[in-house]
Amino acid sequence: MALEHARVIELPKISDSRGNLTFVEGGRHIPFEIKRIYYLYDVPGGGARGGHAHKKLEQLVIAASGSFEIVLDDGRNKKKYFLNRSYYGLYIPQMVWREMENFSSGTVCLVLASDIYDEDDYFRNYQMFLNSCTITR
Ligand code: T46
Repeated sequence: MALEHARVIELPKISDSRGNLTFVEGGRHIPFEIKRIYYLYDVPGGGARGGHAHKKLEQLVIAASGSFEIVLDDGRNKKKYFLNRSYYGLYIPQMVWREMENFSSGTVCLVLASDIYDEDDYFRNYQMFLNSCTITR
């Protein structure tokens, strides 16, 4: 099941007197090559993001600054994660519904993705997502 493959990945952190540096290499620290990077910011208080699943896309979601909650759902099980460290990334495999909320002020959510943007890769309707989960089981 998809949720079994979701996990928090601890990324390298290089610390010295100047501060910290974290890096991610596709195929090494995360199980996919990186084809796209995007980030969410200026999320208003009480705002929510997500509310969809991807058919093929894999992602690593990082709270580069601030914090937020993310609930993953593979149609059978749900699991809530709290991201608040720049050196942890949540790996989300394909076919996982996600809901993101409780963003702290000033949060920057960095996302590394396995493919370029394709609206056809989205399930934005939860029932259609569930139907597809049932068919593929
Ligand atoms: C996810 C969470 C964490 C583009 O044109 N190109 C892009 O690369 C992306 C990501 C989005 N868009 C457009 C599509 C929509 O018209 O930007 C608009 C907002 O996208 P969306 O509703 O998908 O935004 P979020 O914040 O709900 O979700 C995004 C990612 O789409 C999604 O993969 O997991 O961030």
